[in-house]
Amino acid sequence: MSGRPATTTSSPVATSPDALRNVVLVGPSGSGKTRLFDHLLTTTTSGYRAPQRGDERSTQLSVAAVPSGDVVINLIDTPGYSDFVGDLRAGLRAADAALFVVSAADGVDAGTRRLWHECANVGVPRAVAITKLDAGRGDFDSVLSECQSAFGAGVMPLAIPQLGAGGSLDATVDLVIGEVHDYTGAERTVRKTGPEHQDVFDTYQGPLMEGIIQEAEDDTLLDRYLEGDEIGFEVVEEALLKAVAHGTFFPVIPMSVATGAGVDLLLHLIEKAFPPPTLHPLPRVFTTAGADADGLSADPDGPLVAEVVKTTSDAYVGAVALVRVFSGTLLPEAMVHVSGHLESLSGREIEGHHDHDEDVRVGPLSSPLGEVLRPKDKAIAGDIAVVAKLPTAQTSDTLSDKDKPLVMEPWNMPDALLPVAVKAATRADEDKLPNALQRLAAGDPSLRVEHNAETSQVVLWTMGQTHADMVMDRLRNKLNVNVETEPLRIALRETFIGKSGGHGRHVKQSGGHGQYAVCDVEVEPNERGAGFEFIDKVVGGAVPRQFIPSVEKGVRAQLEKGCIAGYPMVDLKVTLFDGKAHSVDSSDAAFQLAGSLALKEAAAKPGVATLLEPIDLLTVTVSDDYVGAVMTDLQGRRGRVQGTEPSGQDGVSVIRAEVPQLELSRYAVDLRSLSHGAGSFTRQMVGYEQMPANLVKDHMTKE
Ligand SMILES: Nc1nc2c(ncn2[C@@H]2O[C@H](COP(=O)(O)OP(=O)(O)O)[C@@H](O)[C@H]2O)c(=O)[nH]1
Ligand SMILES: [Mg+2]
Repeated sequence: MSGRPATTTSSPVATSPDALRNVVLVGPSGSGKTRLFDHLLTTTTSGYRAPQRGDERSTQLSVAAVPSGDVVINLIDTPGYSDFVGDLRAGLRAADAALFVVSAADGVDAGTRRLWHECANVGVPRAVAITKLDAGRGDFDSVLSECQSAFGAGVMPLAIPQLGAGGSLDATVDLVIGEVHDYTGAERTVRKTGPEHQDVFDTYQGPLMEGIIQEAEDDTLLDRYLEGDEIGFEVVEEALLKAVAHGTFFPVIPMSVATGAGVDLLLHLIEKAFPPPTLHPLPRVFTTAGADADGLSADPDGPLVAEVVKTTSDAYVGAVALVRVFSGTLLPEAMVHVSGHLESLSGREIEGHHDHDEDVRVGPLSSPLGEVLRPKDKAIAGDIAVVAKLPTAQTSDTLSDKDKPLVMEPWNMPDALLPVAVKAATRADEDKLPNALQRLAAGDPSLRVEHNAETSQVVLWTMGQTHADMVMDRLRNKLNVNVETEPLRIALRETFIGKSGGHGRHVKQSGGHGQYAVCDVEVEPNERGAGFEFIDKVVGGAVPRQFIPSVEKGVRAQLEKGCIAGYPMVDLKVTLFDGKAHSVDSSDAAFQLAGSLALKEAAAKPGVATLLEPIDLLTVTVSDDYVGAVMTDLQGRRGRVQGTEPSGQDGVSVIRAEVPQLELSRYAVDLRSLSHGAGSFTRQMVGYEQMPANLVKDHMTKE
């Protein structure tokens, strides 16, 4: 979406939602998504030239509307790398079906399974493209059975590849229509299958038909089939659409993106058997007051509901948003209501994503074709468009009629779990930083910005090292703020672990109005989490009544500042039992000082005060193969493993452990390499615990 001026023909137009197919390409890095995307654009759009792509992996969504037969396909290419799961989820939200791309050369690994799981989580209808069937490195049958064992028995080939010498994909045998598509000549040729294909039909066709008809939940058709009725392929294709839309049947197409073999079958499948927007239930929609807005559908004449899938700032046209229309029709230059209610819908404060509502006149609409934008005169329900002049819109915002403002429930955003502490390099950068961070967060929902008051650090929570590097690069090179990273500070606590006593003496009586306060305190540990208690045991007015609260105030002030390493002190009892006052020179201020001195003295005695560290409950989800490695690693992080259980997903376990936060700063990166990209985790703070003595020293000297 860089808004390169249009150089190609005008965009294809779908006049009704039924003629639209929104298809997201999902699959691991290197499986061939971007090459397929480029191939489909080049072959369907005259004059289109794909951008030169180096070795860099895709880091963003890209979208293109391409014509195919009677339909317009909005193709969405996603990055396969885990750091960009935020873009993947946005792409899944904008689509009605996913094409899951698996390379025959690489097969199914843990990362592939994780991506499949992302699709399954949102229940998107799926088909599978098995690519790279030209390189002679992959075997269709073995990749197919890997897919079936990883994704379930609903994975079934619609066509079978016929490989030539050297492994080239010479032809495909279409099991539904009974045709051979031959790709060996300059033009594809089609012929009826012959007796030489009987083997293939015997092996694959029966299970395929039964699978389709069963998943289509059409009992009459099933009876007809079982009774041996001849069933026309149009009927099978209708059943195929139902089965795919149901989300439990996953047709497989063999292909070579390099030669284009099999792509014709893919387009036919998308046209005939991928669900149009009208079969996709709308996400939940509310009024801006929070009531359910019922009765919406993919109806171009309905009330406007559109969602911002992505925002970018563009050199040619300024702030643009990629928008999926769910109901109604979006017109260029229309006044619309823009609302984002992430905070109220999630029930918590989200820095950089505060609730907002406003009326905005949008700019022109365009139809994306990769980096090219083509003018578009309207976007009907089900369509995807790029909207110019939406400077304040954030990803996941809702556009609706000005007079009927609505807001959609946002999709599930990923948790950013890799913290990076940053600071501005100069005073001038310090002034620019807050605004730059706000802009970054608005455009990138997977980035969370934290201003930690306790450690006085600005912490960027990112998805992983690649995302972190990208964020730093944007800050430095796009927004021109010179930032440096610094070690992440963890908010520790101080406490007492032994009994102690302190004598606080603040006496200054050299001329003028003097100051006089003396107090004696006893300090002892309190239970973990019990906080601070102040006990008054003064007898005989050694400290006059009115100054006892002063001592307490002084002690509390010192607790906040800490006594040994600059962290707040918690969980202790302080008993004031003696002191001295002067009839003229004693004052509230003097006793506050004496109180704080007494506590400091008590804490300075060897071995009585120490540090507490925050502990998180870590929940790690990882494939069974890596459970041992993850547990060993957690123990190395001073973690206490509490248990392991099945996750509910086949071959995947959940490990729970309590681990000190100090050991978790780079866990997002470490778990990924430990689990070969397939592990995920959540963390939640559960409390403070005493830090081991050998570590305390390090944290005392650092202050
Ligand atoms: N031989 C062959 N190479 C392919 C095929 N599909 C993709 N490639 C190559 O595999 C590499 C990765 O493809 P790409 O589309 O960037 O993968 P993505 O990460 O899924 O977008 C590129 O060098 C492609 O040219 C295919 O079907 N056959
Ligand atoms: Mg790619």
